[in-house]
Amino acid sequence: MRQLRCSRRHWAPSKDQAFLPTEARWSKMEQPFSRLGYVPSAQEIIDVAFGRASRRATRVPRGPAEVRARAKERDRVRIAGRELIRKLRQVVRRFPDLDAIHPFYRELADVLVGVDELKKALGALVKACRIIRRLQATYLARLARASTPSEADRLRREAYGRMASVVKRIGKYLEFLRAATPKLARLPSIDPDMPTVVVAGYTNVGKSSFVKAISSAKPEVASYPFTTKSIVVGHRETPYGKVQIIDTPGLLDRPLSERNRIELQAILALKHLARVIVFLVDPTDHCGFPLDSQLRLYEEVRASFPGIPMLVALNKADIATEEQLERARGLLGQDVLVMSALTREGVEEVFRRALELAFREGSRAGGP
Ligand SMILES: Nc1nc2c(ncn2[C@@H]2O[C@H](COP(=O)(O)OP(=O)(O)OP(=O)(O)O)[C@@H](O)[C@H]2O)c(=O)[nH]1
Ligand SMILES: [Mg+2]
Repeated sequence: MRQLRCSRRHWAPSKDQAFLPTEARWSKMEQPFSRLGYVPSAQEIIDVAFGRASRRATRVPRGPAEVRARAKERDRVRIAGRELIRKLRQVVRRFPDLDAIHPFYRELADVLVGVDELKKALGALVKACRIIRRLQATYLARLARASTPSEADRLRREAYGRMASVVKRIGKYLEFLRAATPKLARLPSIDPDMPTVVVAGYTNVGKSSFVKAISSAKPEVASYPFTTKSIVVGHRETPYGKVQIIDTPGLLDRPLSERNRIELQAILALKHLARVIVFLVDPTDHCGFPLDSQLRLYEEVRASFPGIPMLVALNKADIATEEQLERARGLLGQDVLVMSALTREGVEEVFRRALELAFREGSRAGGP
């Protein structure tokens, strides 16, 4: 299936982007499903193709009636077949090669619509193109031998009928693709190949404040499946190269055990991105969640992302009492990092240690 073979067009910078500084190029980074466009229904495809065929068919002004009829009807069959194939191919070509996209996106696509179903639907469209091409050739040959205008008309109708039923037969696959497209188009634009720091922790502990404090540029906001909130992606130049920092509101901010399977799977797709997870804990009673609950979430996150290093840090040091810090240290270890995203004290040290964990020898080199 030629159309389903690898296409790098979604990932390679275009000619004009290649000369932009990295920052500007990143902001134009696309997710692999951003160009799917509109998927027409079977009836729309049929109507447009046959409409064009009627309008554009050549009318031969002179000559015997059967010659004029043959020329016109052959033209109609040729144009109708070409238009049907063109439209179906366009739908297929706008999809990326599902085996070549980054596992992060493949997993999310799988949770959202099902990768096998997508492949099956696209494969059905490709097969339909082949059948239409064969029908077109058969009827063009038969029309060339039509001896009367009415025979030419009958053969053209027969060709239309058979080509239309091929398209109608794949109607359910087109409907599937029509429903899948808007869901896939909403996937976040994240560079899956850029080393990523994922920030986790209960609601209100200061995740967003931390991301803001350590990101150089204005963070990007992107939607994420199965959460009404948007994830926030910040960037930062580091001695290890450019790093992205992902704030996960609605994802890693409450117990994973309370999530349904699909939601959990979408969250766990983050494992393909995360090079390190920074887990923030609020030792004060400011965020509204007791330390025990926060530590339980920490354990859950740690168990759910095996192999990804995690760094825990106590936030809100500016308002935490010595007693609160001591209690947290008692549970997390005396050497736990302490910071304040508000005053920015200790923030750089947390980020530096997170990078050390992310890039230390033996740590995975970004993505599986
Ligand atoms: N005093 C103090 N307040 C902080 C600190 N960090 C964050 N806050 C405050 O805590 C509140 C929550 O901070 P956010 O950064 O929005 O927390 P979050 O974890 O992103 O919250 P969600 O997005 O709801 O999960 C805000 O009012 C912040 O101003 C800090 O270090 N000290
Ligand atoms: Mg937040």
